[in-house]
Amino acid sequence: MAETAVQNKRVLEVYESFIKHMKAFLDEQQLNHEEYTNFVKWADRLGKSGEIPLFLDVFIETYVLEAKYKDLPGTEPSLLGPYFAEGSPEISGKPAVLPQRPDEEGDPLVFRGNVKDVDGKALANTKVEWWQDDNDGLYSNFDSPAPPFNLRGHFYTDENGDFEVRSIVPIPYQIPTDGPTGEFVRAAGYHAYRPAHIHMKFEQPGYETLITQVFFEGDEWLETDVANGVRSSLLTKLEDAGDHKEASLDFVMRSEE
Ligand code: MBD
Ligand code: FE
Repeated sequence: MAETAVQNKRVLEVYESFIKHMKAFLDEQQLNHEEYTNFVKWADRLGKSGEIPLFLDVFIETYVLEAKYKDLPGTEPSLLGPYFAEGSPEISGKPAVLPQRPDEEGDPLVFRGNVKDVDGKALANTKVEWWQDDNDGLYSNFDSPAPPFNLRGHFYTDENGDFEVRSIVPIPYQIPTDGPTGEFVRAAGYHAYRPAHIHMKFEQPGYETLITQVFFEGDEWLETDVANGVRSSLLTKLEDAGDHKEASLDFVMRSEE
């Protein structure tokens, strides 16, 4: 290649490392040219279907997170996933009641959490973003009949770092199977389920933004999550409380290096 000035060293470094490892992988797999061409056609279908974020977040994102954050103190990050939506409503009041339809199906949930730093200091006024699926396994804002920002919102921890939310219990999520991602899932013989989970994102000046998920003990898909996003430290127990369920979990944020 003709030499011109490097505009972005990181792009070059990551690309060259990728090729180095790709060569080792190709030596091992010895793809024939038809397999390569089939891959190109499948990747083209993936792009045209709009499923690139879905596929990458299900099959790659967890390894990105593990490589960087596995052995650090504080709450383990989990997948951002393809269904975060910018611009959720701010919810005031304790408990924070998430936007719901008048006839929202599902078990009512009261969730209590607390946010601290790694030294045990309560983090008041931490911004908490919450998003989840509904009782049909759909995320609002993404191919769902629900109003925009249904079961989505953000709120702030109190002076003790505590927050309390009223929502519904999420259900296991089945990734779409009618497109190229589904082709891959069937070819590999995987199932298409993620265990029920709540997405949360914590932001506090001076701290690393924490993007994670909460899972529930006893969920049948915990061990075989198609997106491999479960971490044992992110499990909570759903307790029966008469007409609703209750759960809680504490979160620990790392200060910025
Ligand atoms: C999801 O709901 C999700 O959280 C991820 C990581 C991938 C696909 C769907
Ligand atoms: Fe999700």
